[in-house]
Amino acid sequence: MFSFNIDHKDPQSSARAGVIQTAHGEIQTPIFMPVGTAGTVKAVHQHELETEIKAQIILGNTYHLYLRPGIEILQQVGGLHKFNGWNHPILTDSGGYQVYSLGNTRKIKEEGVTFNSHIDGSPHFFSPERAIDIQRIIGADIIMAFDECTPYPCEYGYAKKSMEMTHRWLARCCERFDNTQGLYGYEQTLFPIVQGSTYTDLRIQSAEAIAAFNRPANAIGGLSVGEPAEDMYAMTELVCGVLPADKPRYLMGVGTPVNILESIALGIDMFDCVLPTRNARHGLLYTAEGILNMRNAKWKDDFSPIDANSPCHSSRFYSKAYLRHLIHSSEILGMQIATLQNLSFFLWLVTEARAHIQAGDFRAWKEMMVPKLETRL
Ligand code: PRF
Repeated sequence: MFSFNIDHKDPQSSARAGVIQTAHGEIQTPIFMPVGTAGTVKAVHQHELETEIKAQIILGNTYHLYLRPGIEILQQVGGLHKFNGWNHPILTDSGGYQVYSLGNTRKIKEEGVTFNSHIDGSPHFFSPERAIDIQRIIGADIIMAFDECTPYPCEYGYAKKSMEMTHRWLARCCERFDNTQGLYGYEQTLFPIVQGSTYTDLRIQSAEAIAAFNRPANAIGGLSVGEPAEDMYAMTELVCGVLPADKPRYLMGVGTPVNILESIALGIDMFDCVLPTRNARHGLLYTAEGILNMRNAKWKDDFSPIDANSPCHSSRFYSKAYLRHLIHSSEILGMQIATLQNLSFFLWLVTEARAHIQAGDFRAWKEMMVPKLETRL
């Protein structure tokens, strides 16, 4: 069922346009996946995700869904698709990142990770097997291997030991995955994750080890954790050179609009990031002309549309002054409108990238877009 077909390759970069097929429908790549941590893309209705944002796949987080509502509820309802009504592809992250960033007093051992809930402090244990079992129950179309995302900076010895453990954990994930059937009668696909911090030799080793597992797609983790952008691009380019070219490549937790275009040029097909949703709730808007801080007093009497060129209705309908007022007053509608703007822009950006890859002028288009995307309006 899961398949990836590349239909165009950019002649002047490593960018490619393709289609991923999953049990809940197809995904046109390159793609940006809105983050829906707790089974909801914050402030957005599923209907708006479909019709306004034109999302093709959304994320969920194993760590959050396991703590709340809990796997019993998800099993009872028949998985996350049934629970939240999103009848398109879903990807879940394994918890191998949230456990480190959110769980406190965590202890990492070969067997797995013990941590305390960020909600009530209760103790929990995740192992590679457990992360697979929980993701089987959540029922996402794409599930992620249980890994350790090393922090930045990270001492070489620790990065090496951690990477080697991530590889051993992957073997355990694959075994559990291969020995368990899709609970709900449709196929799920496991993505392994490359680690190795910012060390060239470790990244090559990790990419080779991960590629050898021969799964249908591969992910790159451990980047966008505070390292300079040049290091992130260098590691991404290196790893893309090792991972098989005929399988999707997912760069986890990336990034800004510029990061996304630069990484598409390096051969990345899938992205997710909290930036558009989180920043929207703080009044930071992304547009094709640049970034606007809606809290700024300069918008208080600007009655022009939020983004006249937006594919999203509310961004053409409401004015900057009105949105500034809503955000300034911490009104719920302000967060909703801003989130719609940012997500519809990120989806527009990757759709446009895809069209330019198909037209053969992606590189020139990217060079034209990058300075605009970095402009502070
Ligand atoms: N591992 C997992 N999820 C992630 C990451 C990772 O390294 C990152 C790194 N930017 C984001 N999300 N499992």
